[in-house]
Amino acid sequence: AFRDPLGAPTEPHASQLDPAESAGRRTLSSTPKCRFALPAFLHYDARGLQLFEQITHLDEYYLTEAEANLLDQGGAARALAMALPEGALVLELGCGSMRKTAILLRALEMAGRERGLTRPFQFYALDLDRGELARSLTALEQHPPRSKTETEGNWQHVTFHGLVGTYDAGLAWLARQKSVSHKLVLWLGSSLGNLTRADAAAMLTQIRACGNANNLSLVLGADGRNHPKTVARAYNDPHGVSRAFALNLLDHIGTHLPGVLPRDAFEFAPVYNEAMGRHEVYLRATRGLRVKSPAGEVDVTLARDELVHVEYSYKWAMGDLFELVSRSQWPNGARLDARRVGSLCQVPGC
Ligand code: AVJ
Repeated sequence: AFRDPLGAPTEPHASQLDPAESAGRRTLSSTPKCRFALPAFLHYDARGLQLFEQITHLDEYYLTEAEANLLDQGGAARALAMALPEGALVLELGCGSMRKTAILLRALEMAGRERGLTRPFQFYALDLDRGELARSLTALEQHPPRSKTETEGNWQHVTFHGLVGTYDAGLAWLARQKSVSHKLVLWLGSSLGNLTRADAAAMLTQIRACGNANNLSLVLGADGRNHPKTVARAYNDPHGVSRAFALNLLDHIGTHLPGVLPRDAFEFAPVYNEAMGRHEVYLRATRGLRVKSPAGEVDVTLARDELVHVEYSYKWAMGDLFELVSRSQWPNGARLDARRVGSLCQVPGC
């Protein structure tokens, strides 16, 4: 991706976003015309992970708290922990700070004690920045759940491991793990939203291929198609953290390709596309500029006001999510517990 900083957008684009209107929070029914796109994972260097973590604490970004509540108050974490076979391998894709994952891991620890298990659950956290991953894992390990009689808790039923890499690398690794009782994949926080609907389906099939009908489970957190204003506010907060997160992508690229996409030549252009059910983030050129990679494979001229696409955050209607799961060859897809799946998809205002 670094050698090819500008790729073609994955979907056709139709009409131009009016630059004058971009500062306001608006929705549109057709997608702005855009010749170039950068992959969304480029947001997640150390600084990007920190900025995203800040976003998850904002009131405007309703997703994190909603999901934590579903896992915690909704009882999903405990139900899962009581059902999971001992010694199970748990892999979280794109773990971030693991604030919500901690709810499940604590439930696993408590269930291990309650059930008197002997083989610990093996937790593997996958993300893109080694330093941030190590920091987050260490912090988590230092906060085991405590029983009433203990002054200092202790993880007895969960072991911790970090994996640095992409989803593809993580899933290839998971497919190779043969001698585990069960594999549980966590894909939380609406991370699937960064993928197009077709790519999300392919990803579920890829996850499915890491195990068989009896030894693989998935917990998927998706955001619903909430009110356009609610979504727009979540992705363009008045504190400017969303903006900083988007523009940080240019700084990240700059550490590998200095000067190719200068930060001061772009501004943040977010928009909620209600018709497509996705939030879209563009970076708009504030002046005309030539984008040329060192080896010359990329050499293009951006016009002033031209847009570069950097992120989709797809929202999933419940029915579409069911269809997605059952079409991705999950053997139990059609027999999923509607209430439980439903509760994991629900968010305020849904
Ligand atoms: C981490 C991909 C789930 O799309 O909601 C937050 C990233 N981007 N604000 C999302 C994000 C802008 C987030 N995901």
